[in-house]
Amino acid sequence: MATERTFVMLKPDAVERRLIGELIRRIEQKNLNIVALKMMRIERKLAETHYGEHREKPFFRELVDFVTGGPAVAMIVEGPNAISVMRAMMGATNPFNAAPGTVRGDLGLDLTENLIHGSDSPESAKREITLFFGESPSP
Ligand code: 3AN
Repeated sequence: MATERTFVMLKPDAVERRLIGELIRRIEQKNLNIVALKMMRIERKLAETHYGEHREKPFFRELVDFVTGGPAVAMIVEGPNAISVMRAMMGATNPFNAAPGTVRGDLGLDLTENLIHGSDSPESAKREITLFFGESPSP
């Protein structure tokens, strides 16, 4: 099982709803390692780069407004298959489809304000960790 690092963001709705502890608890109870963590206000430019693949989508502006609208918590999470393990714990993007037991299945009810982000591939993880932490993404 390969040790991986993934980028995780607790979005502004999670911070506003005082769910930082609940979400970190889930990550730690899964026995993943949080190897970096910072609370930050994401600047517009950083949000637009992070979500660059959605630039042409109709929801792009709403998404950028939302993630820049309040403090967020950025993390590097490490462990065996951390990328897919985190994605499974997050649940489907659309909280109406997210299975019970997942973050979005248990706590979310909105498509844009869906609490948490996790990298979707090793390439995304590398790109996003560098973007937010500017450090070497290798374990
Ligand atoms: P995920 O966050 O599960 O990786 P992506 O990368 O497809 O999902 O989408 C990034 C973010 O864009 C989602 N977390 C969600 O907040 C928002 N989003 C995705 N699809 C829609 C949509 N159809 N309408 C509004 N917001 C969306």
